[in-house]
Amino acid sequence: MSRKVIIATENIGKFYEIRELLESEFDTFYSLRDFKEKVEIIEDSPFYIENALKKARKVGNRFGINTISDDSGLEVDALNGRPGVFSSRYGKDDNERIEKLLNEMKDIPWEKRTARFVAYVIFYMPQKGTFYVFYGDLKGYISFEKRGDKGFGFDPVFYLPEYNKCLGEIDLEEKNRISHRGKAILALKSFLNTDFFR
Ligand code: ITT
Repeated sequence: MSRKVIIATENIGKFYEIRELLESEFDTFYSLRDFKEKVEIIEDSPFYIENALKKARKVGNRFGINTISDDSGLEVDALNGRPGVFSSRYGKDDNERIEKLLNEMKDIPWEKRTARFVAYVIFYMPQKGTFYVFYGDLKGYISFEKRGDKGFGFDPVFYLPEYNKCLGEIDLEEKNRISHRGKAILALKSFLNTDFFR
């Protein structure tokens, strides 16, 4: 198997997390930021899997290298699952998205602030034209204020009672052990080590 892989993302936080988990599986990791040529990907589906597949297929077919993509989101129960698949478009940057969320949630009491992160990861092999899907989730609460500056996205307001911390206060390695993305990528890692794949 080629030891190169593209992680089809512009999100550098995602890239670091995925690379850390798969260091033993590949020698060279590319993100979309490593290519001068921009591949236009319009994530217009209301389904994570469709968006993830779109990213992986477009990028894998264009560069001819095995490709991993991740489509993920934050689902807040008090907001009927919003922002969900539209999480990255909930505001113009992480700060604006967090402020908007805290504002929408300002009158919601602790016990009703439950939420989950979900991640759908695709491993696409352009030579074979086949793909595999992996899923992970992480349950927690939306905090009343930001805590920590680690991670990315909504990490500073995603509270984990078992740690008494927000994800923004948790190191990348620890986040990877428990997170939605970590679970999906570990499932991919097991798959890469099966006889079926080799
Ligand atoms: P790519 O499409 O280029 O991969 P993106 O950030 O636009 O990057 P998504 O479309 O999958 O990725 O949007 C996921 C959004 O969900 C992300 O921008 C965050 O706002 C949120 N999110 C997902 N996983 C997260 C995590 O581990 N920590 C914090 N926020 C997360």
